[in-house]
Amino acid sequence: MMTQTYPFHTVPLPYAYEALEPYIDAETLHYHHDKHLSAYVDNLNKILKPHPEYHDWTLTRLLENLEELPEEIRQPVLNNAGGVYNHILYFRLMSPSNGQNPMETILRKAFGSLEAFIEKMTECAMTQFGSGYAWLVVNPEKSLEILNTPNQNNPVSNGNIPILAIDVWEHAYYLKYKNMRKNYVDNWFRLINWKMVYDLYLKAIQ
Ligand code: MN3
Repeated sequence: MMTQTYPFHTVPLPYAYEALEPYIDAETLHYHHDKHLSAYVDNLNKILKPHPEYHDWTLTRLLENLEELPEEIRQPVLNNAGGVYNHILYFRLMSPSNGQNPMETILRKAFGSLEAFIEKMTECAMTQFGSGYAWLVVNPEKSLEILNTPNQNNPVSNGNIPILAIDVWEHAYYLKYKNMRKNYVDNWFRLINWKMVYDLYLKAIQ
């Protein structure tokens, strides 16, 4: 999923713009995917254009090895490679038809119950001050962990493998939910593509 290299491109949504209604409206998805994500893609390409030595680096490699980049492009790459990676993951991990949850037993084991997982993830999404994300990650000890990050930071930069992400920037929900971040977060749980989360989990624990 994150094996793209320069020049990066906007990956089409894996579903129609209205597919996540009524929880996420078509207009929000249109702006979020076509305008916000595309801007990160364009910026990242602009930043890396004069640096051909990084043109075969994937999104993951860029974000895992920020300290190897020249200082003047380190923060811009973090912001924009993060912006691309985080959005692709967020969009891909939603689905109009979320059937069975193959992660249920695993989440129960890690957090005590499914409700406890939802509560903790919600808390992380709600307490992220300003813009950012809440994540379910596989940490370096191969355990599940819930955390949040500001701006477009990505947990791979700290050795974690993200397997689920919720975007809590206002542009992700403001058109429909205005200031009610909690309602957006509550509804987002109805859209999680658990099959894909499970696939990412299996890959991450290998
Ligand atoms: Mn966003």
